[in-house]
Order: sequence, then C-alpha cells, then structure tokens
Amino acid sequence: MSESVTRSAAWQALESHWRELQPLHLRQLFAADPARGERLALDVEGIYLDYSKNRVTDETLRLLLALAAETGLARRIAAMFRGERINVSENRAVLHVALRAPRGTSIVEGGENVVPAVRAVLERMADFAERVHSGAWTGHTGKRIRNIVNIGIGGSDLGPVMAYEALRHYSARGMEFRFVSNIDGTDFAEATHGLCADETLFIVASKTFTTLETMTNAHSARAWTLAGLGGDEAAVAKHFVAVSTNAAAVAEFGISTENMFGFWDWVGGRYSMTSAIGLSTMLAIGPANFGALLAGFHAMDEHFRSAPFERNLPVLMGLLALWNNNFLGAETVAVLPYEQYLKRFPAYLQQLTMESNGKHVQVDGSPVGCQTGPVYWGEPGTNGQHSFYQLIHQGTRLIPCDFIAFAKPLNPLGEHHDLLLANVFAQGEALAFGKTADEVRAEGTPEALAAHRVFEGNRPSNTLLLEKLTPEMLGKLVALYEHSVFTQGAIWNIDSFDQWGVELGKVLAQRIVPELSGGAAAWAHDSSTNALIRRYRQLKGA
Ligand code: G6Q
Repeated sequence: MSESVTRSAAWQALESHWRELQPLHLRQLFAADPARGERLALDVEGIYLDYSKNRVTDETLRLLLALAAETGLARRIAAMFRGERINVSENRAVLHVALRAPRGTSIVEGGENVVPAVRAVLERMADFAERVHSGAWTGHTGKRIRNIVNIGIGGSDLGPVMAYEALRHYSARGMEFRFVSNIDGTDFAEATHGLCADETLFIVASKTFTTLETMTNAHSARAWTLAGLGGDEAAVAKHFVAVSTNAAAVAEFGISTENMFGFWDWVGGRYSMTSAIGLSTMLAIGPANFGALLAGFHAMDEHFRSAPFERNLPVLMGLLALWNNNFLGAETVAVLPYEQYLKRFPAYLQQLTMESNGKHVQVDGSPVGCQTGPVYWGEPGTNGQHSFYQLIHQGTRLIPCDFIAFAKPLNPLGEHHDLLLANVFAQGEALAFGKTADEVRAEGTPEALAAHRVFEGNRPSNTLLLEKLTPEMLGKLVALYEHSVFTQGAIWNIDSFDQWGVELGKVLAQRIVPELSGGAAAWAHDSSTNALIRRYRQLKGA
C-alpha cells in the first residue's frame, strides 16, 4: 500500500511553511516586493499567467516544485507520452496527446505508432466536411445538409458544445449546429424544433455506442428522420454518421461503417474533443481551423512535456491549484472567462477536472489521505459580478478564481471591450487588496455600516491574459487545463483517467426502469425510493 503524499517530506515542509505564511496579507506581500506583479508571471505560448495574487512567496514555489520532484511528476509525464498504461484501473494507455501529434511524429501504443492512424481519420473527417460544405454530400431527397445535430453525452458532448460556442465566430454561418445530450425528451424536441429532416444530418457520437442517453436519442432521431422522409429506411445512410470505437454496434444501428469515424480506447471521453468526437467542430469551423486547434493543443503538449517545471505553465497552475486546495483549504475554484464565446468553458472544465480528480483512493487502492479535486464552477464575466461574486468578495469561504481575458475582441463595439477588461482587472484587484475599515471610514461611511462595507481581501486569483480567441488559442487553453489536472492527479497519486463514480447510478437506473410502468414493481428498494416510485406511478396514472 502506498503512503499518502501527505507523509512526504516536501508536503510536511509545505505545511509548516503555510503556518508561517498564513498571517501575511497579500497587501504585505505586494508592499514588500514592488516588482511582485511582474515577477510572479509566466508568458508561454501566447498565454500570460499572472499568479502574483496568490498567497505564495518564492519559498512556496520552491517547496511546491520540490513536492513535484519528490512525487515523481516528471516520470509520470514521460510515462503518459510513452504510452504506458497509466490508467491503471482500466488498464489503458492515456494518449490524447497523440490525437494532435503532427504527421511524421511517432507515439507508440502496444508496439505500434498510432500517429498515422490518427492522421488517417482526420483526413477522412476533412474529406467528409468538405463534401458536406460543397454540397457533394446531400440528404436522401438530394437537398444540401444545412443542419448538424450532434447526439452524445459527457465527453461526447461537452467538448463539442464548448468548442462550437467558443469558435462560433469562425463557424459556417449558413449552417445550424445543435447538440442533444440529455435523456429528457425536451432536449431532443427543442434541438430538432423547426428543422427539416431532409436537410438535417445527425452525428451519433459515442465511444462505446451503448450509452443509454445517446442510444435513446439516436433511436428517436432515426424515427424523427424516417417520419420526415416518408419512412424509407435507405434515408438513414444519408442522414446519420457515427463517431465511435464500436464498429459492430454502429453497423447494428444501421449506419454503414463507411460513415463511421473511429477512435481508440486510449482516448478518454473527457479528453476526446480532438479525436473524431470533434467532427461537429470540424464541420462548423472547417478543416483548416480544426488543424489550427490541434496545433494549439500540440504546442501546449510539447511545452508540458519538455519545459523545466519552474517555467512550465500547466505544472505551475496545477501546483497553485493544489496549494490553494490542500494548504489554504479552498474547496472550490471559480472559472470566470471574460469572453462571451467561452460561456460553456466552465461546464467543460467541470467534467475535465471533477471527473478526472474526484477520487478517494490512490492508484493502488489505498486511501489518498488528503482532499483531491475541488469543485469547479463559473459563468462568464461580467454577469457573475451581479450575482454570486458577492460571496467570493465578502462571504466566509475562500474561493480562488481563474480569470480569463483576451486583449483583442472578436466583435469590437465602441467602448465595450475596455469596459469588459476594466472589470476583470478590477475584480482581481478587489479580491486581493480589499478595502480596510479605515478606508471605509475615510469615505465617510457611518460607523454602524462600516463593517458591512469592509472587504478583507487576501483572496487568491490567477489572471490569464491572451491576445485573441482563435482556434489555436483555444487548443492551448484547453491543453493547459488538461495538463494542470494531470499534474494534480500525479501528485496525489490517483487515477485521473477512470470514472467508476458514474457507474452505480447507471446500474440502479436500469433496475428501476421496468418498475415504472407495466407489472408490479419489486418494491425492493429503501422506503424512500419505494415511496417515490409509487407516487410517480400514481401521478402518471400507470
Ligand atoms: C468521460 C466519461 C463519460 C463519457 C460519456 C459518454 O470521460 O467517460 O463522460 O464520455 O459517458 O460515453 P460514450 O461516448 O461511450 O457514449
């Protein structure tokens, strides 16, 4: 059984260091070092990270880097890139980095260079996208495809949705892109509302092609298509393509494997947006932009693999996140993009971070011994400022924030962008420095109200400032978070690539399905679940 990381010398040194640092306010740290704001920053691949507003000193960073060294982070990064089966509980390699490796490079899994197969699928995707765009691929009645509906859930949905929203500026505006994930029929009904079946192509995106939600939605889509096209089964071939690793199940559904785009079991769902799961993204932004997205991912992969840790952006962000979590005791992280196109980025990060690092045991099954993945959440700025930021500024909890902003707007409009950026800078400043009781009184605030107006400050944040939201930049940003998650998981010695936690609910749901209609229910559940099932049956009249 492995020892918890908390027993390591580096961890213990960090604990005693935190005891010394804790009384210091960010105001004091900045006052003591006038260059702090420029010194504690890193500029990598066009991403400027200002981490000076974290409660850290040079000594903190030195100790965090010692922790990375002592826990063998370098060895683990090398193992991932070498194709070792680091997803131990599923006995799989973890090679999303191969999905964006350029032609001519080599990444070996099971004795074979996987890059040529990856590039071959990308070429088939590009060819398909071009045929749809040019009108060479038509629907069953000969009409051009104008609507793309991606059916998938979890990793087969969140990446495609996020990327489509993020890169909408670059998308084919003459086409409509919609996404169905939820098993709630409303999701399907709304996603197909107003669409004509003869112009609509469904992408059934499912690694396993067995997921209940996706298969249920895919069958509804099949029925919707046939109903709209006079019931001719031959229509399915022109209105459905599949993205999957399960060719047999795809064929059984009625989709020719010629219209299937494959990937591999070494691609985890939440790490799959650069695989064929990105087909809707490629259809939206075109193969050239998709290539730029991959190039951005690859640039960050290479940086993560090769940069020394003290200048390694994902390593540094991972270490700071771990510091705030394990030493400052922060239980959540707010991700606050000041970029409307990134409105689904927090939701995407929720899966990436929480499914990856929401684990209670180490790779060998022994207890992890400390807190693991924090709760990620967020909304685009400035909207959040008018709602939940109150708690971040003056509540009793510590909530580190990641602010993300771009210097050049994609839609310049009068003063809007300066006003947006003024807000993001102001938020970080207010969180760090706050407003003291003396400052409040000096403003003439009545004594009875002074306490309400005090901001204690000392609340940590990162600010990521980028030039412009492009496909390449999005790739770098996502890969940055992927590898930051990896860094934290490696230090905790957990398996960041499995997701057993989603299994139990799935199994129990399958058991309940037959009990909701038809014959007698087994009533073999607890009294609460039994009562809910009974009431549901009464209410729906079953
Ligand atoms: C992600 C998870 C999970 C998965 C979905 C969809 O890492 O594995 O979110 O992506 O359950 O699975 P399928 O693609 O197999 O339908």
